[in-house]
Amino acid sequence: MLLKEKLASQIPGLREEAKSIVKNYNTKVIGDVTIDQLYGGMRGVKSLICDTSEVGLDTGLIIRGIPILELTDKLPEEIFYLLLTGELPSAEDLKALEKDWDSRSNVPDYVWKVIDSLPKETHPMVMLNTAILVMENESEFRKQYDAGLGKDKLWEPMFEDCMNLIARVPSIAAYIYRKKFNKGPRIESDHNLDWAADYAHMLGIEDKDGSFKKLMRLYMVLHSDHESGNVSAFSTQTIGSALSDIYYAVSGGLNGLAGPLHGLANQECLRFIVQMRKDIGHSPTDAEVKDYCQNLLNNKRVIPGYGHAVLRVTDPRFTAFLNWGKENIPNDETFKIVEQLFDIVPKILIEQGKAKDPWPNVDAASGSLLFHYGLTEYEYYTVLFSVSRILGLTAQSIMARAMNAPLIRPKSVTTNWVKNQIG
Ligand code: CMX
Repeated sequence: MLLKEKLASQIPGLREEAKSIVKNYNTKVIGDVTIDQLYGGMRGVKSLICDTSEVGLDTGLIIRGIPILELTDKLPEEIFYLLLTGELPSAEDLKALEKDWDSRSNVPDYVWKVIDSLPKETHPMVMLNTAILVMENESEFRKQYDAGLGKDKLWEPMFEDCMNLIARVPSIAAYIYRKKFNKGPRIESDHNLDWAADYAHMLGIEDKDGSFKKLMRLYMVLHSDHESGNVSAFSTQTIGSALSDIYYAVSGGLNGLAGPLHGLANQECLRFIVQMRKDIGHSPTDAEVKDYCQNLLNNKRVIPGYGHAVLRVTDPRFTAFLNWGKENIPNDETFKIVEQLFDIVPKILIEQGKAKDPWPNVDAASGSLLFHYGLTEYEYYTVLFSVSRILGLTAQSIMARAMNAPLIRPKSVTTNWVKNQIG
């Protein structure tokens, strides 16, 4: 069934289910909040509903009940369908979705002009978020909201906006790469390619055997969603809950992804590996890697790519990239350092005893693979992450409107209030 039809058939049942849960169990207590959590960034406080995916602390990402490691051969299009409906599309539905995205992929001319007008030093994430934000005037959601469309129907223009945004973002992101790093003129879309392969094509990275396109498909699948409590997803949902349209919400969320403790970590991660290789002056030995990392910790720095706010095991997305590297580029010098770090860093972090999760997250491996294929400008990596994460951010936003999600507005308290509670 076509994606929109499928959603339309599911939404009434989902609304009914949520209504009945709230009606029958509205006062049931599902958790407490401790002082530790109040001062600790709300870690572990269960206060959001997100059905697109879940992240178990000992399992990692699970999309609609399927562990991410079982989805590594899928296309991002299939993942988007799965995120929204809980089912993988049939071959026919997949084709229809690909055709739909392709038909929406034309980027308005003014977007190129806006990107061109930004100073050369502008970070690629600022370019991307600016380009997304300026398309706000295209929002069907805003037009229909202003025209008085009822709350129950708002998911439909939200769906249209999200589909348009997803369809356009690879061309925009690819142009940012070519513009920022002087790679030559914009490359037009190849309408015969799938979404991720077309993005790879428009980046203009040499890819004789097609393996960079395969890597991009995997990259886009692995980064697509990570439940809704992380900075970018939570920000997107909070903005969207004010009935701001998807252009406002996604560009806001991606500003959070641009932070070094979140999406920017993949840039930091590769910078760290390249710098280590440079500082040491040759392919480092295990002892040299250990000393280098220890030195970082002694200087109160974090080791990029390690640790996670939720996970307490090796991130399965890291495992997927590691497997890719072992299979495709086992002798690559940078990839070898990634393997050495995997061997060494967890032991050091456990020994130090501070990080709750000493294991690698997705960012610990992704950069080395991109680097191998000649995508060496690591300032750009968070844009790749963003293009993929837009799948999850939009899927969550469509579901939020489908479920008539309310304004998000938790309560803050003052230090005096806390002192009174403590007694
Ligand atoms: N290296 C050194 N110290 C680390 C560490 C690391 N990789 N990860 C955590 N720690 C330290 C923290 O800095 C903190 O120290 P202080 O008590 O001195 O402040 C302590 O261990 C406890 O932190 P935590 O509860 O384990 O971790 P948080 O939930 O606060 O933060 C994260 C999680 C990812 C920000 C953190 O592990 C980190 O900074 N890692 C490196 C950056 C990174 O890889 N980020 C990518 C995350 C993936 C994503 O969300 O996109």
